[in-house]
Amino acid sequence: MHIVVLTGGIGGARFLAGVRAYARETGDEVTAVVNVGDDVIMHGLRICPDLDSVMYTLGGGADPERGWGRVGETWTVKNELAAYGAEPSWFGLGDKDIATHLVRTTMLNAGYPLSAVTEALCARWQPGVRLLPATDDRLETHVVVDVPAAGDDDGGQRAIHFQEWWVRYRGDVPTHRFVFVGAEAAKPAAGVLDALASADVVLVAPSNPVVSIAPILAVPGLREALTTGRAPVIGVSPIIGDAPVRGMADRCLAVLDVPCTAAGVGGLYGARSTGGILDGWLVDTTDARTTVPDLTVRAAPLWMTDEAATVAMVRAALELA
Ligand code: FO1
Repeated sequence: MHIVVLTGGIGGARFLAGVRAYARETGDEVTAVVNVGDDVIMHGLRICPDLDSVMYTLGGGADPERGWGRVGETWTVKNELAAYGAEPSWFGLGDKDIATHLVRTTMLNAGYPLSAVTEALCARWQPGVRLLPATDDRLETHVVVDVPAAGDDDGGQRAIHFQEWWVRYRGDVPTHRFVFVGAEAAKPAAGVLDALASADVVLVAPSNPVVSIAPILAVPGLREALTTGRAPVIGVSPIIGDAPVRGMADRCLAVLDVPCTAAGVGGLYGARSTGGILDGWLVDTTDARTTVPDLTVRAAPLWMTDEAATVAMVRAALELA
């Protein structure tokens, strides 16, 4: 069986660890289609936070406490940059992590597409699943906010990169909308449409629906491949009770006026039969009463406390499929 997972962020990375453990038992093949909307160029280096979260987590090199970057990290370069007054000072790159960005940026500058660069980086980390960026093209999530630009005192709206919105302002600024810059012209990365065509099931990881999954679906052709494909599409709720398992989904959903509940996110994805993407929606047992129009909803424990609990989640999602 071929399992394709749409994913982004640390929640998606941990879910994938469960998918990989499940697939090791069954001999199934796993492909992860990963969000690139968080990608950013800082200090001349191309940083891919979601691809790296998955690669480091599955490769055993992630910092479990911080949730991003490398375990046992040191910060000499960050401190040196600060000594030069080099901006952005609000974004920290660890020394070990920088090696990844240097290799990636060098390969991209030499003309390799991001999908090929990711494959090359994974030769070291051996994540045990195939990692594909959603697109090889530039697609960046920007956020329209009320933060005045330097020297601009009219308090007008401006668009800032998602990383500035989240890391610098912690999402705590008047926010109007998210924009996926470059999405209209983006094409699915090499391998993505083939993966979806050969999928026996597609899982939507418990990732942020607004800034992790929506940018993947914004790539023209990708959503269509999903909704017209033969594989059932099962979503796993990133919300338990009325709070995200981790991260900033509550702030993002509020911008869209979508309730931060399993029903709210299930409704946002929508049923495939009525123009949405899902055939089934897996929610936590505390949300067992959730209903979403035209969608089959099942409940299972969704706290990814350890790998065994995550494997049980994956099994429940596949049973629903
Ligand atoms: N998150 C932070 O809160 N502060 C940082 O300085 C920061 C740096 C950083 C560098 C590389 C990387 O891959 C991720 C990094 N993150 C940092 C995490 C990142 O901002 C977000 O959590 C994700 O983009 C959301 O999935």
